[in-house]
Amino acid sequence: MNQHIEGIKAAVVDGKHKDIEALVKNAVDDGMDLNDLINNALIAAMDVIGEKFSKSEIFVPEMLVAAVTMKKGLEIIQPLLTEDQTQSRGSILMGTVKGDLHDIGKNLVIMILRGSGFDVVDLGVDLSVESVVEKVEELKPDILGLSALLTTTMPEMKRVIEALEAQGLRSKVKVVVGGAPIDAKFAEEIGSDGYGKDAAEAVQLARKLVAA
Ligand code: B12
Repeated sequence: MNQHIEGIKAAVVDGKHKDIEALVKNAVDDGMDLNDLINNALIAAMDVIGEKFSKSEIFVPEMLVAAVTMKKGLEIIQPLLTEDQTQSRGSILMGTVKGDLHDIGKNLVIMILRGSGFDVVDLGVDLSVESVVEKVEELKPDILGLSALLTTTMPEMKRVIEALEAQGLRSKVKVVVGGAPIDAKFAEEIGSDGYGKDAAEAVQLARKLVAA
C-alpha cells in the first residue's frame, strides 16, 4: 500500500493531473483504505505544497496545478463515500468566506458529510456576509459551516455570526467553523457553536449538534 501512497502523493505535489486518475483507481482496486488515501496521500501532498510555497520553492501556479490534481483525485473517491441512506440526518449549508478562494477542504468536508447521510448545500467560495445570511433565511438549515484558509479572512466568520444575530437568525442555526488557521479557541471567541479540525471531526460535530 505504501507505494500507492507515495505515488499519489508525488503525483499531486508534481501536479501530474493526467496521471492521478489511474493512480487513484489502482489504489482503490487494490483495496486501499479510503481514509488512508485521503489523509496520507492527498492531504499530505497539500501540506508538502504549503511548505514549499512558504519557502518560495514554488509559486501560485504550481500550487494551483497541485490543487487541480488533488481535486481530480477526490472526484474519483467521491462516489465511493456515498452511503446508501434514504433519510437525511440533517441539513447543512457550507461555504468559504469572503475574500477566500480555497475550497478543497470545504469540498472534502461536504463529501464526507454527504457520505454520512447529511443533506449539504454547497454555497461556494468568496461569500459575502449578506449572501450567507440570505441563504440561511431562505433554506433554514440545521447547521451553517464556514471555511477559511487565510488568516486575513478569518474575521469574516465573526461578521457572519454578527449579521445572523442582527437579523434574529442566530438562535435558529448552529454555526460551525473550520480551515487550517482556525482553532477551538478562535471558534469560541467568535461565538460559533463548534470547530472541526478535519472532515471526520466535522461529521462528529454535526451529529452532536443535530441531536442537541
Ligand atoms: C491549494 C492552495 C491554494 C490554491 C487553492 C485552490 C482551491 N481551489 O482550493 C490556490 C493556488 C488558488 C491558492 C491561492 C492562495 N493561497 Co493558498 N494554499 C493552498 C494550500 C497549499 C493547500 C490548501 C488545501 O487545499 N489543503 C488541503 C485541505 C484538505 O485542507 P484544509 O483546507 O485545511 O481543510 C481541512 C480542515 O481544515 C477542515 N476544514 C476545512 N474547512 C472546514 C470547514 C468546517 C466547517 C469544518 C468543520 C472543517 C473544515 O477539514 C478539511 C479536511 O480535513 C495551502 C497550504 C496548506 N497546507 O494549507 C495554501 C495556503 C492556505 N495559501 C496561502 C496563500 C498565502 C495563498 C494566496 C494569498 C497566495 C497568493 N499570493 O496569491 C492565494 C489566496 C487566494 C484567495 N484569495 O483565497 C497560505 C495562507 C497563509 C496565511 N497564513 O493566511 C497557505 C497556508 C500557504 C503557505 N504556507 O503560505 N492556495
